[in-house]
Amino acid sequence: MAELKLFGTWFSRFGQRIEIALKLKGVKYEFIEEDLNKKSLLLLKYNPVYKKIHVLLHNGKPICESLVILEYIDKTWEGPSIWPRDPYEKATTCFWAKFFDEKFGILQELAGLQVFTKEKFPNVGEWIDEFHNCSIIKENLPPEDKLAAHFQAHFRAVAASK
Ligand SMILES: N[C@@H](CCC(=O)N[C@@H](CS)C(=O)NCC(=O)O)C(=O)O
Repeated sequence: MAELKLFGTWFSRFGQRIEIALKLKGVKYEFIEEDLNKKSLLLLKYNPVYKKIHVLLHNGKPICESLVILEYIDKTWEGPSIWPRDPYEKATTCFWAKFFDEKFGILQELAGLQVFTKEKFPNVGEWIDEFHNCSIIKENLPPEDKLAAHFQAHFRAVAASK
C-alpha cells in the first residue's frame, strides 16, 4: 500500500491548501504535526534546503513547497483538477497564489491592515466568499477565532522575547 505522510502544523494556510487538495482527490494520508520550535529530524532530513514545513512524503520520496506539492498531487492522483488545465489560466493562478503567499491573509487583520477589501477588489472578495462557502473547504479550515488566538499568542511571545 502507498505510504503518504504530510508533515505540517494545523494552523498553516500552506498546509490547509495541501490537505484540501488531498481531500478533493479522495487520497488518504497521515498528518504529522510538527513543533516549529523543535523540528523533527525527519523534517530536517526531508527538507534540508528550507528546513520548513510542508513536506509530503510519498513512498519515501519527499516533495517540498506547497505550490510544488499541489502540482504533484494534481499530476499523481485522478479526480477534480486542482490547477486550471489551460496553460495561461494556470500561469495566472500560480502568479496570484505566489502573490498571496508573500502577503498577509489572516495576519493582515491582526496587524490592523485591510489590503484586500471587497470595496477595493470586488472580484477577489466574491471569489473568497465562494471559496469559503464550498463544503470541503468549510470542513477543513480551522475556525478563524482559533487561528486568531494562536497568532496573537505567537506575536505576544515574540514581542516579549525582545
Ligand atoms: N513557501 C513555503 C512556505 C513554507 C513556510 O513558510 N513554512 C513555515 C510555517 S507556515 C515554517 O515552516 N516556518 C518555520 C521556520 O521558518 O523555521 C510553502 O509554500 O510551503
